[in-house]
Amino acid sequence: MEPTGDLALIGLAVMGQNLILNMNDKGYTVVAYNRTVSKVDEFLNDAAKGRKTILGAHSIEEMVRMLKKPRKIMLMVKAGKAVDDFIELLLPHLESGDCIIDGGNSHFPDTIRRTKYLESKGFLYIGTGVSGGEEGARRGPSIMPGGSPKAWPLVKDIFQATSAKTPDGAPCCEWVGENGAGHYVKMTHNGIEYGDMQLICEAYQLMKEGLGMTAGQMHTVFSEWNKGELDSYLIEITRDILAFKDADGQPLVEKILDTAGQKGTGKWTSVSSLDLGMPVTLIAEAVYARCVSAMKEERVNASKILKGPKAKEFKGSKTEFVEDIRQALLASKIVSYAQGFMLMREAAREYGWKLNYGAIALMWRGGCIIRSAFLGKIKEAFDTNPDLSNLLLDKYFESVIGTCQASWRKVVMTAVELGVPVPVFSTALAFFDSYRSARLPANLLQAQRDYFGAHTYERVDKPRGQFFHTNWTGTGGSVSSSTYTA
Ligand code: NBP
Repeated sequence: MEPTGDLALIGLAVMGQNLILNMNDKGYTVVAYNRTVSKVDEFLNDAAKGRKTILGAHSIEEMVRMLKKPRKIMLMVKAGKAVDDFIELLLPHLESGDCIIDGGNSHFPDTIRRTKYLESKGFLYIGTGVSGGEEGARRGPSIMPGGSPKAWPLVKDIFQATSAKTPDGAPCCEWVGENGAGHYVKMTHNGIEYGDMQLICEAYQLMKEGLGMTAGQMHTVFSEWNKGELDSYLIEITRDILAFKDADGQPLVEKILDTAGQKGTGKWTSVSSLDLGMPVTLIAEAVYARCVSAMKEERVNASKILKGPKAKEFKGSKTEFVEDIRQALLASKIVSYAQGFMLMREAAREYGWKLNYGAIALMWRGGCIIRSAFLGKIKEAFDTNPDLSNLLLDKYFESVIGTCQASWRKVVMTAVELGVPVPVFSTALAFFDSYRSARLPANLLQAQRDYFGAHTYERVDKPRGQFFHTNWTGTGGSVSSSTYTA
């Protein structure tokens, strides 16, 4: 019998099952397989019941036999060793030109390595970000594929049919670039998600602690915010969370322990930003904010000892200050995305990818956790100028920040006065002020480095690339250090 499978999907947990159902809805015949094989029949008899074009395989051999050539096999398994193990199990059954796709949250260096490995054996490989959680996988995720360019035509139709669509119908899936580019963009997406979530949390904390607002009142504020420039999935779910009541009628959110978990993609983004020398301060600060939150017992103890401002009461118009917070959130968010795109630009340079920044904004426009109206503006900015060096320099974003700036400063100052921590609002503002400074105090820093380590410095009155060393104390020698690393 001729094989009918368009694609096999291995990994029948929440993401895998929902992606299979979604692909099947779009008319594709999907072969389902899982390490624990009993889950195949459980799936066929439960969520996939009655669907004749979802086929179950009970071994890798059977799965491969069910697939049309060139075969496309997608892994939706736990990132890490499980992916390498499955690749090794699959290879003996595949032919040159067949394609393995990893749709999990793999770290991009692993994807670079795996692409090289599989291409060296004549196979094709794709590492793709899939964002949107369970609901996204079922109804349409944002899909960010990278890897072997020859693999893209094999999966383009099925991926674009399965993906979310923007409000004007464009698929939230486009080819990102070679080897690890797709997973890099997904990692950056997750990092930005950390920043967006922390910004919303700081807005909530300011309204709650600073203005004494109730969950119900904040629900109304987030409902309003979601109708304007901040219209986004994360604002929308925050609105709904604030309205959600526990069994006793009290807001559930206030009963949740204030210690945040993390799975590591925010950390990966921050580590990569340090490796590449890119100041992605919002994401790093958001990761640290989660770390501080995890120090619950220490914080509870410290709260009894360390005192803050005496009068922790806001004076002024609360309505106006809520609008100031909205503007501070918007301005900080612009800085965060500017930093995220700076990071991807530098990564593209480092790893030799040709990234299409407008297409990335488009992919994030729907389906994923950071989806928002705002990303439409980012796409417009890169469509207008594909070589835009920094989003902050785009006319639209420059003017929004101009409008929001006074409120942004007021929010940070007020938070400082009230003793309410706003690490991400304030790091965003500090970055903005640094980025717009023609001169920073690094002249003094270079002097210090030259003083203690003979690290040399460049001069404002000499051409770049000429290095000088001064014998600052009169006792050191004139020999300089061989390394000049800023
Ligand atoms: P999980 O990340 O919980 O992984 C479950 C799957 O991995 C099962 O099929 C399991 O097989 C398989 N697996 C494990 Br665990 N260890 C294995 C091993 N050593 N060898 C082979 N298979 C192994 O599932 P998920 O939450 O659906 O996520 C799948 C991927 O998608 C992950 O990389 C995740 O990071 C990513 N992702 C998840 C979300 C989300 O919202 N959950 C969103 C976006 C991306 P078994 O049944 O035999 O144990």
